[in-house]
Amino acid sequence: MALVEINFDGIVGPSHNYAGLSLGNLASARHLGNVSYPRAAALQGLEKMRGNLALGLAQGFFVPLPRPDAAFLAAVGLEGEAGDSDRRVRAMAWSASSMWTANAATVSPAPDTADGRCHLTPANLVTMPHRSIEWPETQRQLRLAFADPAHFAVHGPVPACFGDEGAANHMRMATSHDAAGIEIFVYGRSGGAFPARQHEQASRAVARVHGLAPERCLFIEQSPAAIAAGAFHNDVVAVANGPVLFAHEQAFADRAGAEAAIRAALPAAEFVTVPASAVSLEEAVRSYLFNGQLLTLPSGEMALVIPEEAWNSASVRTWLDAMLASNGPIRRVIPVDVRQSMANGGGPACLRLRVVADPATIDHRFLLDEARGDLMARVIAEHWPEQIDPADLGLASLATTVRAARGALLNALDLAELG
Ligand code: SUG
Repeated sequence: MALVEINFDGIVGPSHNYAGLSLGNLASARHLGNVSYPRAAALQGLEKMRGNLALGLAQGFFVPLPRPDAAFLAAVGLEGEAGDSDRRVRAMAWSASSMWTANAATVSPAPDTADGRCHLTPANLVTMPHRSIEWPETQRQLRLAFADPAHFAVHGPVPACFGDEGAANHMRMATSHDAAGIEIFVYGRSGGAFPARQHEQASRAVARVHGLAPERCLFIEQSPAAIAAGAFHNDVVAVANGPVLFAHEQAFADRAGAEAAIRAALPAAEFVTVPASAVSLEEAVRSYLFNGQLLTLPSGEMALVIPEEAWNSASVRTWLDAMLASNGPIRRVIPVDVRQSMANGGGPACLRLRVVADPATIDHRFLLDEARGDLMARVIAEHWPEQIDPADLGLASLATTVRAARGALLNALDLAELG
């Protein structure tokens, strides 16, 4: 059985909009009220996926969740047409936030778990109301994609008293993807004016439910300064791949302690650390340098897929140029345009969930190839709204368009059962 890393990107949903719903996510707050471009957003995301496919990597996807969420609107008494009351609560039912699949679940690949299966726990996302409504439909999709019980276990979320944000606060390091690895859970305790979304007890619960060996699990506190600077998830300031941890100097509350613990658990660990003197925490958050996809190419070389915002940052570019000129483990940098997602605080790494598995054990309808990419592009071009003004959220005509667009995609992908 060939275990490979497969990145499952969230297709940007037809209701993609800027409602400023995420406290502590500076981009979301900054773009509140702006007109969004769902069609362009979805095509940008698709281009990123196709770029990775062209690099010779396995690529999967998840489809957008049903929006507006009728059950949520009914439960809060807002099922009527748009009105001025509670626009913010209404917008929660319309969010396309499931595109950020790094928050869909935490994944522990088979080599790490006691029963030798890949375990997935959907994230409850309870800290943000608009995200707390994602998990039931996410779980449904995971259960379809990873339905084979010989290879996968898809759990329920951890109880809502413990905030869990999924893979965005989880890193795996290993000598290679198919080897037993260490799993690093990064939780927050405090973050100044902003909430710490990942609770330590949620991380510990996931590790137990997945059957991870305690000596190969680390629980590390995220730096309160990073959360206060807008790193609402650990993946805004750190990313790991294979034996490499690429992180900002101020990502963790105790950097030296974290590195020592990682080295003790995985002697082959390599650290690529960016000092604050080269890239400030503020610039790291603004540019999303660390929200890159750190990928092992078929050649064995590592590449970092970063947003154009990072590539165009003077201090980040200076640091990247020096890194590439040195003999470090990251040999290539690939900038991508995911501006529509970035404006809501979602970079290349937020848009994907990593699963290490044999592609043959996964429902093939969730795996991307050129033909499916062409098909998706056609459906998006034909059905996704060109733009959405957040003042229009609630209009019955817009709801009809958004639902029909999703329906057309499900039909095209032979996934109508998710309708
Ligand atoms: O949860 N933004 C998302 C961005 C998630 C990024 N994911 C990772 N870092 N892995 C969030 O804050 C904004 C929606 C709005 O404001 O309309 C939003 O939900």
